Amino acid sequence: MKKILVTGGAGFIGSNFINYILGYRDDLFIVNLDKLTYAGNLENLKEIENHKNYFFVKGDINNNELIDFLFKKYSFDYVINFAAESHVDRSILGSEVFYISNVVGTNVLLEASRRYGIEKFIQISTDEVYGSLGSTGLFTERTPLSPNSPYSSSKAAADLMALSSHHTFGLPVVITRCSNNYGPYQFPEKLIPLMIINALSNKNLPVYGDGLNVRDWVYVIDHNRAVELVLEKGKPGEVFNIGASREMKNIDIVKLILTKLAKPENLIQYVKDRPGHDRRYAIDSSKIQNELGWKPQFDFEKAIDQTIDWYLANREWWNRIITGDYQKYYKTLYGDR
Ligand code: NAD
Ligand code: TDX
Repeated sequence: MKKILVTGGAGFIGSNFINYILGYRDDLFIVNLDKLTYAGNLENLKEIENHKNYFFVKGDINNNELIDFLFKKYSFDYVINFAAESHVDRSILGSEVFYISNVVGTNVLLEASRRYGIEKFIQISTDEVYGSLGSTGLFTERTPLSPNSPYSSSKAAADLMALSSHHTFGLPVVITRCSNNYGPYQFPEKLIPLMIINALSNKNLPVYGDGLNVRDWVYVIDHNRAVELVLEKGKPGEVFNIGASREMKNIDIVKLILTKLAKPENLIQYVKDRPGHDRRYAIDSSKIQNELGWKPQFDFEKAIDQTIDWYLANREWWNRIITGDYQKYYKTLYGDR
């Protein structure tokens, strides 16, 4: 039985990872360490909360004593670091917690992994570390880092700390850089769930700038299958891009959601652009496809339908979120719309 420390496992991608992997493997024991920030939600893990190979710890990756205690107690084989402040708009409103959780917190985990020794450390990074593309071209693993937002800068800094731990100390680190994810349990501050729940609530759909920014979408389970493969076969010191080659203009996604929900296009409201808004992301994932045999399995049209259906079927999940603090955040960003 291999033991994995999964951090940030109560968030969107981490909870999907744990549900996916414990859903079909019984050779792994998972300790999920999560601070339960606004984005962490134990409801995402209801299906597996009593699984014999699962244990939840509420705590901060910056808590050195707790991290030391957990490494001593469990002798982890692997660390998968999903924990992060993950939203660009929030990083523009205030960057400090991004630096503390994403950079300092990652370093705490790297140092503990070094002290105790592990087989592999996966740093879950993002395509945003490469900056922004023009209308052509793709990010490869050799594209220079050129992050533009406080969020992506903190992720790039964490990547460099992780790679330097490999280079200097031989820590077996692998970095994954994935494009935009969508799927169940995504917090409704991100484009797709925000637009779905606003449309369902007959609220305006705030589209930044001209709506022509492009993102490259991948279904969260495809991302997590790639993480699993990297855990098994990814060579330490390497970086793997993950993406499903599904570029979409934001406005086209928004219109697609409205069509599927039979809502009128006059709900769309063009609003002030995000400061420093990256124009286009697009991923070349040939390395992980050729070297590890990964391939996206989910077709965008079907998976976006499934995602919309999930939000329709889980109104209680998002209704609980959009009351309370979420209102304050929403008002700060979008005003009284
Ligand atoms: P999320 O915001 O939904 O979840 C983040 C989780 O981390 C939450 O459960 C939160 O409570 C936890 N967390 C935050 N700070 C913590 C700390 N200091 N200690 C312990 N736990 C902490 O984010 P997500 O969308 O699931 O993203 C997960 C990872 O994937 C992040 O590292 C993000 O940068 C990366 N990523 C996300 C996307 C995407 O499209 N969402 C794409 C590529 C990469
Ligand atoms: O209300 C909105 N209106 C709008 O036009 C929101 C929330 C977003 N947008 C635009 C901005 C982006 O061009 O939609 C696009 C997607 O925005 P987000 O969902 O905020 O994602 P993005 O900024 O692309 O970053 C995401 O992908 C990479 C994740 O949040 C990151 O964690 C990940 O690293």
